[in-house]
Amino acid sequence: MRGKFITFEGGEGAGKTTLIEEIARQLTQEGRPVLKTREPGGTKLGEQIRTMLLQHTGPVSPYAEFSLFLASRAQHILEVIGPALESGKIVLCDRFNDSSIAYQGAARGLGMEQVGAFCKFISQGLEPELTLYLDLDPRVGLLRAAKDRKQDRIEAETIAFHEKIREAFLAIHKADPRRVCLIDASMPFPKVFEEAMKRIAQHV
Ligand code: T5A
Repeated sequence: MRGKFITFEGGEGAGKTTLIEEIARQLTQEGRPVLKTREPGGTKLGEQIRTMLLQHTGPVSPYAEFSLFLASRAQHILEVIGPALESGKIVLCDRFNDSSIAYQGAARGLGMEQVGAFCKFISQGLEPELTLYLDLDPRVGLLRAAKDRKQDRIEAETIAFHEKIREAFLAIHKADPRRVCLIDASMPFPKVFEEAMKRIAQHV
C-alpha cells in the first residue's frame, strides 16, 4: 500500500470529528492527498447500516450489532479505504477495529480477544500505522456530544457502559503504545490539534 492509514478513536464526544476536519485542512494546505472517512459508514451500504445501528429502537442482540459493524467495515475497505491507500492517499478514519474491541468486546461483553480476532479476519489484516486515541472522561464527552444533537442508541447507554469503553481503550493503548498514541482530549482544542499534528508528522 502506498498511502498511510491513520485512525482516530475515543469515547462519545471526545473530539474526533473536529480533529479530523482540522488535520485534513492542514495536510491539504501542505499539498498532501487526504481522504476523510468514518465508521460505521463511508459507503452507501455503510451509511444505511449506520442508520440501522444508531437509530433502531427496541432490543438489538450484541452479536447482531457486532455483525453490522463488521459488514460496514468490510464494504468500507473494499470501496474506500483500500483504493485510497493504493492510490497513495493519507486516509483519516473516524473509528475502526479498536472501536469494535472497546464497544462490542468490552462494553457489550463479547470479549476483547474474540472480537479482535473477528476484526482481523474481516479487515484482512489491514491495520492502521497510527491511531490517535482521544482520552476523555465519558461524562464530559457525553455532555459535549449532547450540545450538538439528540443522543443516539449507543450514546444513551449507562455511564458504567461508557466507563468500560474508556478502560478498554486505555488497555488497547497500553498493549500497543507504538501504534496507539494517547492524547488528553480534556485540553483546549488548539493543544489537542498541536499534539496530534506532532504525532502525524512522524508518519507522513
Ligand atoms: N461504534 C462504532 C461501535 O460500537 N463499534 C464500532 O465498531 C464502531 C466503528 C458511532 C457510534 O458507533 C459506535 C461508537 C459510537 O457510539 P458517531 O456519531 O460516529 O457514532 O459517534 P462519535 O464517533 O462518538 O461521534 P461524536 O460526534 O459524538 O464525537 P466526536 O466526533 O468524538 O466529537 P466531535 O468532534 O463531534 O466533538 C463534540 C463536541 O465537542 C467539541 C466540538 O466542537 C463539538 O461541539 N469539542 C471540544 N470542546 C472542548 N474541548 C475540546 N478539545 C473539544 N474538541 C471538540
